[in-house]
Amino acid sequence: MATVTKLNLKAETDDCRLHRESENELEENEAVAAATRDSKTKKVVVELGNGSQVIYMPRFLAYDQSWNYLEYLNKNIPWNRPTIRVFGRSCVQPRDSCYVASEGLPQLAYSGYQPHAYSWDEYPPLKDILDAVHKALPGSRFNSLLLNRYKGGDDYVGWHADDEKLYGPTPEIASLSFGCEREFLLKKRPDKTPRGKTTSGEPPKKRPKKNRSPDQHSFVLKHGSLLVMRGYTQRDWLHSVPKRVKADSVRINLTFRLVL
Ligand SMILES: O=C(O)CCC(=O)C(=O)O
Ligand SMILES: [Mn+2]
Repeated sequence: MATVTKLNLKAETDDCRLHRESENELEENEAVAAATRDSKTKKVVVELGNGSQVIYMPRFLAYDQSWNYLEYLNKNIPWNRPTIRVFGRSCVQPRDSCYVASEGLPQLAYSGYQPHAYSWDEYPPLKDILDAVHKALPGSRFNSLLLNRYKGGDDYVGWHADDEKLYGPTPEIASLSFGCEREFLLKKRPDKTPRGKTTSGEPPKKRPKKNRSPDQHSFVLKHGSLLVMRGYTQRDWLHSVPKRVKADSVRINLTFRLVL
């Protein structure tokens, strides 16, 4: 059975663990993710295991400034809702998007679609946001940005990984959210090793449930928040922002990436 965690934002300890919401569930299924939280900034670092990591900073940008960015982006970005191919079928992408990238990079293609690359110079506030992200993530040097606009709860992004070759094997992806809070889900990709087999050929050792880390995580992405996926997250995990009937206003999400 899949094990699921939800971030318990009420826990105030510096070194805490991620919990499921009900104690019953906890008893049934004792997997917990290793996570650390900074009580001042509320930054949470979640170790997904096997070299994958997620960092969540709920208050990355100031609240009012974030509304200004939302308004600017909503009005000024040339949003587009392209036709894409999913499982061999053409469909209209269930959200608006736009792509911004530095000059001379290899062309991005996803789901059979090659977005036009706009220049950073056309949207100065994006450069300010990029500077803030670079400051928060020492060593990062993002050179491209995929913007998404979810007009309401019917807009979504399905299960996928940002594992295009041009990002390399361990891409760092920084995801900023503005406006309507939406749920961001992560689930582990199925293990490729057949059941009962190990890569060494030895019989599998039974691991007790409580030592197994969870294979789903959920974050409610707040206005002005930053979520970072690192390490092997794109190889070993899928993520999505599902439809939500109650999400009745616009959300804009920016994912900064490094094209190698
Ligand atoms: O909107 C989000 O939070 C995620 C967007 C995303 O996964 C993507 O653009 O690849
Ligand atoms: Mn993605």
